[in-house]
Amino acid sequence: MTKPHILQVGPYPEWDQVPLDAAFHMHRYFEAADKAAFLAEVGPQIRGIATRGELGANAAMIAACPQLEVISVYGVGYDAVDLEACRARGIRVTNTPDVLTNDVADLGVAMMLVQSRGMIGAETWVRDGSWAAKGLYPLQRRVWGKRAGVLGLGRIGYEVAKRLAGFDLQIAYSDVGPKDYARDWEFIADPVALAERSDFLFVTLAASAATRHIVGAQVIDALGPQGMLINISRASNIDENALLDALESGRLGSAALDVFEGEPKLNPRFLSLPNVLLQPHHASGTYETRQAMGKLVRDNLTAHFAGQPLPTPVL
Ligand code: 8YV
Repeated sequence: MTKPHILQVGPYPEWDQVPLDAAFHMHRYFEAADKAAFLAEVGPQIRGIATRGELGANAAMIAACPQLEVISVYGVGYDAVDLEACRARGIRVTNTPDVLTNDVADLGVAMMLVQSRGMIGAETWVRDGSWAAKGLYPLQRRVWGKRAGVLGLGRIGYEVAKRLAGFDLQIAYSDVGPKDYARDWEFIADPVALAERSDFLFVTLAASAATRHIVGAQVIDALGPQGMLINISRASNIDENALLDALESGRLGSAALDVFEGEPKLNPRFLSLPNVLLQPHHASGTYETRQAMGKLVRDNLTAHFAGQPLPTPVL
């Protein structure tokens, strides 16, 4: 049997690459110097695309593959896949939900703790001899007992809120409506009102055109000079320029971010800000979770080409 031809948009760890190469004919788009020429050459044979959450599959890529049947995303977020183009052509799309939920929630909560307690600066204080030379490290902000807002109470938001409850935080959330699994937590529909009553605001929304810049100047100002914004979702959910303006002027206390517009290149304004914790989009980045994500990518492709039901379909 001939192996199905798959366009591979980004790199995978070796433990995924080896079984992918064994089961499929993989075409490494990310290694091509001339992407358009590569697509023109291999596109006609491609039946599947294997991509990553943040890379997705754009309209030009999909159009260059007339035999395309399935797109398997390594990530829960599929906002970078052109779903309209897929719907129009009956192309199936899969993602990797659930397996990464707890890791993403862990990192979000860790970012809040690290940033509130000034742990990055404290580490430097020890290493550069400041402790011995200058004495006690400057006082930081308490976490427990404060007010946390969770914007988007899906799988990840729910796990964040559960963890925050362990720190005795007073939890409220925004979503399209109140959730019956969140009876202990206050529902506040309006993100601005949520930010107003929050010391920490977690952004855990699935990104879409509807959520683009949902955290804008109004939400940021409502969070205020003592507030902290934590983003473990997608950069597009936040108006990055409004965020930078507020961090620079002190209208927002601080931020802890795992995702950025144009990542991995960041707006250089972030790099000179002392009140932001910067992380390299690694909330799902543990061996255990990445192995489970890679397996789901393969299981979805294998099921599709065997005519079996897809384990985790989006479309
Ligand atoms: C990335 C993510 O996919 O799940 C998502 O939506 O953005 C991440 O898990 C991961 O960095 C692999 O590229």
